[in-house]
Order: sequence, then structure tokens, then C-alpha cells
Amino acid sequence: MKINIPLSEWTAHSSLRAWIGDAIRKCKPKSVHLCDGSSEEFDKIAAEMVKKGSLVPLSKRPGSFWCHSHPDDVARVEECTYICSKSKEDAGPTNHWREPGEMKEHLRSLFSGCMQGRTMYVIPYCMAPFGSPLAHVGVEITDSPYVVLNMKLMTRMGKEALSQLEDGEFIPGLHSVGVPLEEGEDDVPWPCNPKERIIVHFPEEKSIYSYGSGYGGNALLGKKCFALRIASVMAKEKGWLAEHMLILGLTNPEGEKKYIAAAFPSACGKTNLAMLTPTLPGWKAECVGDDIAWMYFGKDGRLYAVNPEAGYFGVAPGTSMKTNPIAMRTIERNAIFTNTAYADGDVWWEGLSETPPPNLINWQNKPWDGKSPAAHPNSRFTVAMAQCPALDPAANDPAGVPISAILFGGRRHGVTPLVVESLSWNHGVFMGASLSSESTAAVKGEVGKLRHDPFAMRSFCGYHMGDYFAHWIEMGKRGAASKLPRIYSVNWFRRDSKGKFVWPGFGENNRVLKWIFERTSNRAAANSTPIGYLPAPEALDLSGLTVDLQSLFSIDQSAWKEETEKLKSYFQHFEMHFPKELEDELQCLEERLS
Ligand code: OXD
Ligand code: MN
Repeated sequence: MKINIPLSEWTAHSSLRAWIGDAIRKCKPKSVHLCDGSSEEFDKIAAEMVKKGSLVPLSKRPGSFWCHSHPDDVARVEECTYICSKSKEDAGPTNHWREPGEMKEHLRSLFSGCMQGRTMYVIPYCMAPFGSPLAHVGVEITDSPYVVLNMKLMTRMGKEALSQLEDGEFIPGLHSVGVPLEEGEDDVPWPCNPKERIIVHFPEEKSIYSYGSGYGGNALLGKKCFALRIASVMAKEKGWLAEHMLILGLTNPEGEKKYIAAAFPSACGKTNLAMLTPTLPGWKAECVGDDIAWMYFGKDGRLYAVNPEAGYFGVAPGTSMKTNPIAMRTIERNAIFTNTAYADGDVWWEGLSETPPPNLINWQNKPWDGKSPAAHPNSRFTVAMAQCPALDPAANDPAGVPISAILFGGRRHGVTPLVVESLSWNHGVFMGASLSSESTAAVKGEVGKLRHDPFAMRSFCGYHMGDYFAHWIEMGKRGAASKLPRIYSVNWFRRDSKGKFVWPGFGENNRVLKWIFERTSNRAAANSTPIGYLPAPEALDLSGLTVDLQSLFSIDQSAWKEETEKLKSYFQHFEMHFPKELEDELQCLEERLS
């Protein structure tokens, strides 16, 4: 077995060396590559993948590549994702569970010899800016060179991350595509093993195992597995928050700046909101993060947020110079495009331009038939955040940014209005717990079906969701009451009776954010309604825009009564873990509605 540098030279950390040694003995790779995170390393691995036919260089985008996956490895697979806590009760009703010993046994047999004929890569990475009170190191072992390239773009990866570790602990993540190669056997461009696919988390020992998939959140273990599922457990234990939220800096024409965090389910426009181009004169928006926020209360009693990631894994379809010019400029170079369409040295997807380019190759590397989607609906771009022209100057600040408002949003064609402010922190937590959204292609399964997605964390909370709600209630007591962020529910997706979107969205969301910005300084008027505070008619800046306010803000009493009935039965799933404070909120809402 070949190794690029002796393990003892690479790290002095004995438990890390022992874990790598165990992985080598178990997985039996042909060679081992200990990553340093350099650009030379990236270029070398990319060149090898190009030679193998796994990546296609894009002549029209310097340093960029096109990649197409196996047709059955295109999204996160919730049905194969497990939280193996010691007790089933601790995983709660939103997670799949298997007894840890039994699962370990299963994993032992899956991983045994699984890297034969392949290179094992060892990737040290740091989640959150170096020096942050929340920074934590993870190490991913993988047999996928695609994962190495993506982790380089998405995280602070390599030597510097490793150097943070000397006396600290690390989160181990073992990943394999699950396709060992016999001597002399040819590889395929996207090896994966959909039949045996499994993604497992052990929350007590804080370790991750992923087998059989090479795609996104299934394989890039720093993202959903560590920064959300495992980190949510760490956050509960240590009194902070790990959330599926973007972080955005907003500056008003007078130069005052505030930060907003916002939770939306997967593929509901977090990246677009995080990279908003304001439409109101004099407003500026800057991006701290587009998917995950780690938040803690500072000594001053304010809530601070850091983005644990260092790159974006954004949904490509629908992204264009009209909808998200900042993303378009971010991906002009040094980006990886997975499952988009391809033509003439460049990529394409539905929504990028009105007419597709000639000679289009679809996401499965076949000539496009002109009918089926040319790009897969969950096709993605991966790119480092350093390339974002609207990157917030504090994006790498170890202390994070102070949060003034938290938004919860879903994709709902009716019921929830454009924006509502909660009556209190606990009512805001209730809004988060009540979030429902129409499902998207980010998860394998049916699209467009309304499902409960509390805090947009349904797939990402590593413990009992009822305890997670209670943790949010508790966190509200940690901050200084007068400095707690205000909490809002938003819905950009309301439709009229003909099924047309009522709100233009994208840059125009600036108008809603302006109201929120001013509310957090008590400068904007609101009307009290049974569901919370709605903007007073003149308080929402609609200058130059014609919209049907009635369709955006109407509160349909009977639909809300039905909503509360549905919530009541949904919340029963959480049994004794459902906090009394949220029961009270539900009851008060019912009373206000009657
Ligand atoms: C993502 C997701 O990739 O939520 O961010 O699916
Ligand atoms: Mn996400």
C-alpha cells in the first residue's frame, strides 16, 4: 500500500493516527493520500478525474468542471439516513433509528475491503472561521476524489485545519462510494452503490459513516452530517444553536447595518436571499452564508452567528442574471457543476436563458431530447465563498455577526402571509416549529407535497425534535431579553386563484427586509392580528410596484383553524418531549382565532 507522506510526519495527533490506521486496515485501499489542501493538490486530483472521464473541463469558465452523476445518485436520501443514539427515544419521531451495536455490525461488513483498488483520501477540515469560539475540526476519510475537490471548495480544508487539532478533538467521518475494484477492473465515471446506500450518525460518540452515495449532503460530510446533525447535538449539550439558516448583512441608505438569519427548507431560495440584489435605492446586501448558521450568545447578551462553511453548494436551475446575478458572478470561474446540462465548453440549466444553446448534452451525458429537463432539478454548483462579489467583510470574523432578526419561511401557495412578526420569542419558536413547505427535488421522493418541516430542520436535527424545540425555548432565556432577535414568518410563494405567484420575490424581497430592519429598531408600524404583527398598510415600501396586498396578507380564518388542527395532531408525535410553552402558544393562537 502506497502513502504520499508518512502518517507520523503528517500529524502528531495519536487518536487521529489510530483512527486512520483502523480505516486503512478495514477498507484496504490501494493507496492513501493525506491531503494538504493546496491548489496543486486540487489541480492534480482534478486532472486525474478528467483523464478518467469523471470531470469535463469547461473552456468557457476558467478552472471549472462539469460532472454528471449516476442517474440514481442525485439527491439526499432521507430514507437511508439514520441517527443511532443509544436509546431510540433520543432520536425522536423525525429520524430513522437502529440500535448502535447492530448498526456498527452492519457498517463493519459494508466497509470491509470497500476501498480495494482505490485511493483513500484523508481530508482535515475546519467548520467555522479559524479561532472562532465555535470552530470545530472534522476529518473525512473518503475514496471519492470528487469529495476531496468539493470539500476544498466548501470548507477550510487542509494543513491549517489540521494544525488547529493538536490537542483538540475531531469529528471522524468515514465515507465510501461502496464500489471496490478488482485487480485490473475498469472504473466508471461516477461509482456509487445505491442498493447499499446508508448515512449514519452516532450522536453520543459524534461520528459519521456514509456508504454508497457520492452526491452532495450524502458524501460531503462537513455539511449536513457534521454542521447540522452532529453539531445540533453538540449545540444542545453546550448551549448554542446549529441551524439550517442563511446569514445576510443589510445596510440601509443611512449606512446602518444589521444582520438577519433565515431558515428555509432545501431548494426554497436560501442562496437567492443570501445573495439578494436590493431593488430599493441606497440599500446594500452582503452575504455571510447561504445554508448553515452556528449561533451563540455573546458576553453582551446578543446572539452571534458564524457560517461554518466556506463555500456554496447551490441549486443551479432557476439561477440567472435576473434571479441571482451575484451567484452568476461567483460561478464564473473555479466552480464544479454537477448534473447540469453541457454545451460547447459551458454549462446550461433551465432558467439560465430563455432558449437553450444548440447541441445540448443533458445531465446524463446524452444529447438532449428537447422535452425532459436538460439539467437535473437538483443539479448544483460548488464554489468557494471567497469568490462571491457580495461577500460580507465579516464573513471570516471568528466572533461572527450579531443577529437582529430570524426568519422562518416555507413554500406555501396559501395560508401563511408574506410576512408576520411574532408576538414574543416563544411565539417565534412556535412559528419555527409550525413550518410546513411543499417538497422539492433536493430530497429523493415526490415533489410539491406539503410536509411539516420544523425550523427547516426535519432532515437535519440529530436528536429528538421535541427536545430541540425545548432547547430553543431555553436559549431565549440565555440572551438579554431586550437584545433577543425578533422572529418572523415569511412566504414568498403565495399564489392567486389562477395559480400565479403574487409576490415578485428575489431582489424585491428587499421591501420585506426593509420593514423587518425598521421593526427591529421600532421604526415601522404594524397591526396586531390573531397570527402576529402584520405590516401596517403604509409601512411596507411598495413604491413602484403593483401587487395585490389582499392576496399577500389575507388571513383565511377557516384555513387557519384547519392549520391549527393539523399542527395539533402533528405536535402529538413529540409526546412528552413537546414543550409546555409551545402547547400554550398553540392554545393562545386557537383562542385568538376564535
Ligand atoms: C442543501 C440541502 O444541499 O438542503 O443545502 O439539500
Ligand atoms: Mn440546505
